[in-house]
Amino acid sequence: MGLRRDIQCNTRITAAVYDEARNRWEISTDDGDQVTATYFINAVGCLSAANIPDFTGIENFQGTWHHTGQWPHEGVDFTGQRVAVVGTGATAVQVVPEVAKQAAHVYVFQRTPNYDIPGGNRPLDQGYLSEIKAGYKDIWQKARESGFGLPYEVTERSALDSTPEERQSIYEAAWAKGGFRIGLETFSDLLVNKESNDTASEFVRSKIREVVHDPRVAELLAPTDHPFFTKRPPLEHGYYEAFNRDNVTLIDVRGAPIDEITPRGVRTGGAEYEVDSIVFATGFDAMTGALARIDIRGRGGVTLAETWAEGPRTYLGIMTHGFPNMFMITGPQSPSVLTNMPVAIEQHGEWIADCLTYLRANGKDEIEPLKDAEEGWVAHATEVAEATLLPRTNSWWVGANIPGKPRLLYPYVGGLGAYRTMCDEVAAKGYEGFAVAGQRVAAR
Ligand code: NA7
Repeated sequence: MGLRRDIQCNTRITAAVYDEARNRWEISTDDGDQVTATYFINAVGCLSAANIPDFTGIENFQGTWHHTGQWPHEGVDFTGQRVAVVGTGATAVQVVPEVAKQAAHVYVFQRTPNYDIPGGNRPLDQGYLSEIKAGYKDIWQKARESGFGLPYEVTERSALDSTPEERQSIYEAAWAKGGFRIGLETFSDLLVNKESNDTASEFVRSKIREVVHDPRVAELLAPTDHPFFTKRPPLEHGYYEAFNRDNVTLIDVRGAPIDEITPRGVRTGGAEYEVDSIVFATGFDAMTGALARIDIRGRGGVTLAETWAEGPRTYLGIMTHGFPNMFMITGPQSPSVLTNMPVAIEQHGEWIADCLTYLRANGKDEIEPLKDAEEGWVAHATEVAEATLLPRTNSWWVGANIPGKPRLLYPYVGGLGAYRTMCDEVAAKGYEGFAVAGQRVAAR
């Protein structure tokens, strides 16, 4: 079959095999299609491979269950139901307040509390919108050059250089504005200095205690086991308030893990919670999970799974040695999930498009990172990660949520603006660190 432009929606790619002799990728789909392509660009998503823990008895549950990452398009009506929500990450934090409005009762099964911060979603008034629109170009440019893909005012100062009163007022101002400002716009050393971080962690805990009426529940919801922002802080809209409702109960499963899913509900700590529905807000096999679910084979038939058995190895998080012409949008070891994703995605899209244009203009059709360049990038990404507090916390950022997954910081924490400059320099130097060859297309 020749090149096709009309692969269907809902088609899953099952395999991608590099044909070395022809410098072609053979892509197979689950409905039996086969496509041949010179370039194979993966845009499979950092958070698209759902993680449904291997709970005993799940197949016997007589109610209905959903994973938040595979939500039915037609929606789910929980009116009058008893609902279990397993997990307290960013997704559960969105689910709980909404389901609580419909359900008879919601049981929230929490293993690890998070530092949830105000999302600040709200209808925007006309004046504010006009202001944003007028400055749109500058705002976007600022986001592109920033560390996290967000147009924040970052001040270079340590939390320890301010008095407690000054710190409080800085944190309050950022909290009132909402979003990630509390972590990114207040002090520049929160992610690298534990003592500084302690001040932000305590500030968020105090906010939780202010909102949640029952002191026992407030203490369970207030994290003490990891520093603020070393796990992705969920953005909340009414999550903590939901625990003041009579129909929401927090179940701590840290000490007593979920034993099993029974036909009628969830069993933990010697008790069975009978429910009609279960929502698994249990996250994703992030960054590498979606790629791992495709049988990708590069030079010599070697699989990506084998190549990355001890963790992903990439050059710039865009390509990997042994897999010529295979690109990754927001791949591991690129800024990706530590940024405002659209900004990172756009940067990769532009870089890859420029690269393909360069190859065509120069009569080339093959590009692959050199082993040395890849090793240099992995070492650099590791060194930058180790300088922060992030690797010490169990989170999906380090693969700790998936049993057996190699532990390392999967995204690159060196900052998007600096990373963009590095990628541009590589391109400007004729794709330094890559082997560029061709044109074998003409020989076929
Ligand atoms: P997350 O943030 O990975 O959250 C998953 C939650 O599920 C988290 O609270 C986990 O607890 C919990 N979990 C996972 N497995 C279990 C088991 N076996 N028992 C109890 N609890 C469990 O996923 P989300 O979908 O909420 O968010 C993903 C990202 O999407 C988010 O960070 C944003 O970037 C957008 P744990 O913390 O591991 O103890």
